[in-house]
This record gives sequence, structure tokens and C-alpha cells, in this order.
Amino acid sequence: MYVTVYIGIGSNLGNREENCLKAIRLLEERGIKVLKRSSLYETEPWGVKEQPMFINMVVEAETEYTPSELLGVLKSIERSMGRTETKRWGPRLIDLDILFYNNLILDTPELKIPHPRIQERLFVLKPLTEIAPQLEHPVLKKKIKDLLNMAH
Ligand code: PH2
Ligand code: MG
Ligand code: MG
Repeated sequence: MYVTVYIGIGSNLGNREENCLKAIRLLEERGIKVLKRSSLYETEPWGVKEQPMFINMVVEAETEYTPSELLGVLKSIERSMGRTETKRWGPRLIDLDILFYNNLILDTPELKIPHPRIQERLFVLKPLTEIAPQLEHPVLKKKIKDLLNMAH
């Protein structure tokens, strides 16, 4: 059964745009069908301020992977692109995060869905509003466009 997922993509090392676009190609090679992609956004680093600016984007995709399979695929794409262990919120060549998986709510040590800090992060809310303004956050019960307005 196909589910709709939203994946956040970010990079602040190397050729940041190329890294994001390459990640999308690798998602598609793994059978993840990318239906919509946001523009590329240059964003201020969040969490750890002393690091280069990020490029961020969000894609809407269809997949048959379970949440944990999808997490494994994202991690393996990150590794295949040369990402090594990074410190929390620190610089990274590529970061692929599951934002939403249909309207599933999942809270395990390995994986939390929706991504727990979407509502605080303009670097997620801006690109997401571009492609899915009416999408409702299953925990907060608010539309993405309203979360963006509230975050300002
Ligand atoms: N990712 C982080 C920490 N901070 N800041 C921006 N602007 N964009 C990111 O993707 C990002 C961040 C950890 O994954
Ligand atoms: Mg992240
Ligand atoms: Mg991540």
C-alpha cells in the first residue's frame, strides 16, 4: 500500500544545491516516487548558530516502505553520499528527515513521526508551505500554513 510522505532535505557543506538534488535522484533510484519538490531555500543555521548557511528543501513522495524501512533507506543514502557521524544540529553534507508519513503518529527512541520540531523550524515550514499549505499536522491539528504564520 502506498503512503504519502514528506521528506526534509538539508545541506551546509560542499556543493549544497547539488547535494540536495543528488539526494532526490537517489530517493528515486530506491523506488521512492517524488511527486512534488519545493524550491531551494538558503536558511540561517538553527540550533547551532556557528556553522555555514544551509540549503533546505522539502519533497512530497509516495512509497511502500514502512517507516523504519524508509528511515534505513534515508540513512543509507546519507552514508552513500559521504556523510559521516555528525554532532547534533552540527554541519552536514546531507540530511534527510522524515517529516510526515501519512497521518501516522509514532514515538519510539529510533524514530519520531511527525518530526518533533517542525513547528519551530522556518527552514521546514517555508518549503513545506510552498508544496503542502493545507496539510494538517496530525498532532497539533493545524495546517502547515498556519504553523508558519504562528512561527513568525
Ligand atoms: N538542520 C539541523 C540543525 N540546524 N538549520 C537549518 N537552517 N537547516 C537545517 O537543515 C538544519 C539546521 C539538524 O538536522
Ligand atoms: Mg535534520
Ligand atoms: Mg537527520
